Amino acid sequence: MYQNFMLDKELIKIVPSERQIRHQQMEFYAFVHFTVNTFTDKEWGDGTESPSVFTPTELCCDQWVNACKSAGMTGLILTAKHHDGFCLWPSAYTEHSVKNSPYKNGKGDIVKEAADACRRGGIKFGVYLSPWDRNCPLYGQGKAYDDYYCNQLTELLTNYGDIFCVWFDGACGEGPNGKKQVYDWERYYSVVRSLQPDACISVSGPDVRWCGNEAGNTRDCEWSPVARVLKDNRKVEDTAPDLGSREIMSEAKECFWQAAEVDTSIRPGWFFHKRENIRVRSLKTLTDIYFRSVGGNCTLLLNIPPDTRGLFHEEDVKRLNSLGQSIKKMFSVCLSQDAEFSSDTDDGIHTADSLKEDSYDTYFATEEGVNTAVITITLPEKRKLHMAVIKENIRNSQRIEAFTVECHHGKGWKPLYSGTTVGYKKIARFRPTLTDTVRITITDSRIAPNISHIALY
Ligand code: FUL
Repeated sequence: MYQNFMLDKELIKIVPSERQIRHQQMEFYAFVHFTVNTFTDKEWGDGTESPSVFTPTELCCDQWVNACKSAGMTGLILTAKHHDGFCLWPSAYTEHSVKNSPYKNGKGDIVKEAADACRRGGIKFGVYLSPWDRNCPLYGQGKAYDDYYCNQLTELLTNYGDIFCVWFDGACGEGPNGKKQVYDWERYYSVVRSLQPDACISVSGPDVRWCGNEAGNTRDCEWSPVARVLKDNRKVEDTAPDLGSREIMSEAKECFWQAAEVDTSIRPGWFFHKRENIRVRSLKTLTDIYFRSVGGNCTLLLNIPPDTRGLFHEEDVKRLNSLGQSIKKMFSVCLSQDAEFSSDTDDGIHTADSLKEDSYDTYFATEEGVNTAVITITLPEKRKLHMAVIKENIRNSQRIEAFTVECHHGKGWKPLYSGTTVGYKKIARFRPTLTDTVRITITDSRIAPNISHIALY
């Protein structure tokens, strides 16, 4: 029996900011990698590319946005500058940008086109600005480059409306004169906080953590309260197998709320390569990634690279469409809307019937000291079910350590699913089962479980 109540009490004090909650509620959004690499057929430019190679012929950001929306995405993050240093906007601080390219005779601004298209389409806009810059002669010179980088950040965060996310890539290689830069992260963060206080600073930043791989893999236990530095001063890397269990948290010196973001591409590369038109990931693979990430307490950042026309390729558009259709279909009818929710225990205020509504204002809770609960969902008739969606009230931290889903079958209970962490959202998928009673048992929790929503599909 687990005994460390003091630790659990401490752990549930780690809660998300409103900014982090808003970000996680976005669930699924797009990455768009576009630069000179699109035209040189590379993944990393070396900074010597001439802006004259940048020649999109049919660029249409509305096409990107419509395709993203068809997949159910809620935002788009554009690579305003990748490692090659080429800027998709006419930055006043460099000549290495669209302003010296043939695109719109140097009068184009793709950050503006993308930001405007997102606003027109009703999705949020974010920026990726690579700190690693293989073109800028100031790179590797300390403050001089930080000034340059902060000036560019300021342009992006001032001239393009609301930004939901600034995605900082930690990559740090050599610049044009062979030197590496020591990034002044704290200074970069303060620029973001002062100009776009609602924006999340992702990955190399405090608000959202990298899930640790670019393949779309996830952990079975994904915790948002995570240990970043241990008592012996060892850092806990983003790639560590465990960042949040009680064991690792008991060793933690520094811990924060940081939900994981799964970043992966719809194709093998981050940039467009014609040869990969036949390697667009299958609907099955993408659906699986969606369920493991969005349905596994992570957000999903899926990259779609525009081609040399400046459009998403037809294959990618088709795939985004079918992904969106298939997700929509699976969640179109909630089968527990008219069900009765009851529990073996509650705290007298937060009762099981509040589980129907998907809101943090009403939630189910047990009394302090009661770390298990049995929630029974009784349907008016037998229905074929294959998913249970469970959401914790993350305003009160992430608490659930283990749960099971069962259905009533003849005289007994038949196991459908057994899981560990829940967090923002857990989608428990099981084989289609005809039943009129489902039982969700929280078998272990850090202090009283606080559940905001349960739905059956
Ligand atoms: C990495 C970069 O090196 C890749 O090119 C890509 O931008 C990926 C999202 O991050 O660090």
